[in-house]
Amino acid sequence: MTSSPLLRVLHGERVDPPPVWLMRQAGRYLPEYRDLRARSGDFISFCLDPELAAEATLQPLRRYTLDAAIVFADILLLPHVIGQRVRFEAGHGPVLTPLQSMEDVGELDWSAAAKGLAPVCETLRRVRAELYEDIAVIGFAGAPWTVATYMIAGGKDPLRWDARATAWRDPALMDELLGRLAEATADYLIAQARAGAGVLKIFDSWTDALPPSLFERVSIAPTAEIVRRVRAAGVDAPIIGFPRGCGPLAADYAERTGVSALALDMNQASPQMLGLLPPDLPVQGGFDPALLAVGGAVMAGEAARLRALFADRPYIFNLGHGIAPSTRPGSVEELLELVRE
Ligand code: 1CP
Repeated sequence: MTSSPLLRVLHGERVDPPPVWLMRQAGRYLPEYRDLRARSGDFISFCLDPELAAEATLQPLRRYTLDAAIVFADILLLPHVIGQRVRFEAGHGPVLTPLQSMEDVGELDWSAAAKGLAPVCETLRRVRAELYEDIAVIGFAGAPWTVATYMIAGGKDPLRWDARATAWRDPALMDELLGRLAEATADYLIAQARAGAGVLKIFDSWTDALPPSLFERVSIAPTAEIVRRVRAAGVDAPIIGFPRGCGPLAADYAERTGVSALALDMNQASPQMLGLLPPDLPVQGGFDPALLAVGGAVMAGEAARLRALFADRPYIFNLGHGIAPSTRPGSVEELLELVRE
């Protein structure tokens, strides 16, 4: 049996106090991250440098007692390494050349993904070697839909308008793109597991604004295909699915994709949502990251509410979305104390 509390929960055990890690636990809210980041050039090169990325991964674990490290990387590395060059512009976010046609999809060098992403696997090997066995190491990828929204819009797609319009207007194009992404993403997750990731997470961050029929086609179906391929490769690491913003459709997602655990956003941390899920399905998350800017009794009250809400099931404490760059590092310490009280 594993000594990692996080893995025990993902195998269906209830652990009290719950194991905890935080989405975006590495990154700009940490002064040591800003220092490290200032030593390198663009963000993509930073992510693809195993020495710097391993250091960024470990920084939050040096500062806090956490049950997991998540490899420092980004969901947009995949489109980058297959030739849809991604740039991050300060104060603006990612910029890509938008994909518009079947030819654009075919012109990408899908066979270059494994080699291009190999540095992330090297980061995982280094991180795994640095940590005690009771700390889980999480590998991740963006879900096909969420990555496709950036590839189609050429950057952040407000309300996923461009991607939804493409899915309705040109289903063959969307299905081709999602199918290729599912294949490449499965291979990437398999490689991460073989490099030392004991847990895998699929970020479908932009499943808000999807009507149920599209949600089935663009989120559930490609994610189920990824899970099928990962399992067919003999990888048994638990897979956490994060269909952010899809409300109660998360119950269908959990049932039909075959993920091992469900990460919940803030809105889904409700008795109504839990009532739709199998009682033994491990869940994670739900805590509002805005509370880190508030602290005190208000943050304590909400931490207690979540502990009570999830008391009867396998549960991993986490946020419902990422830590904001404006977060004070001390408020993360305060939250961790509340969870372990
Ligand atoms: O200047 C900087 O340092 C860049 C900021 C940054 C960081 C720290 C970006 C750019 N990505 C990351 C790292 C990252 N990205 C991690 C590892 C850090 C950790 O969790 O500890 C992870 C898991 C991601 C995943 C990611 N990237 C997601 C899914 C998770 C989520 O928050 O929903 C998404 C949507 C992205 C895209 C992305 N990466 C970065 C930006 C600015 C964006 C666009 C976000 C947007 O569209 O609003």
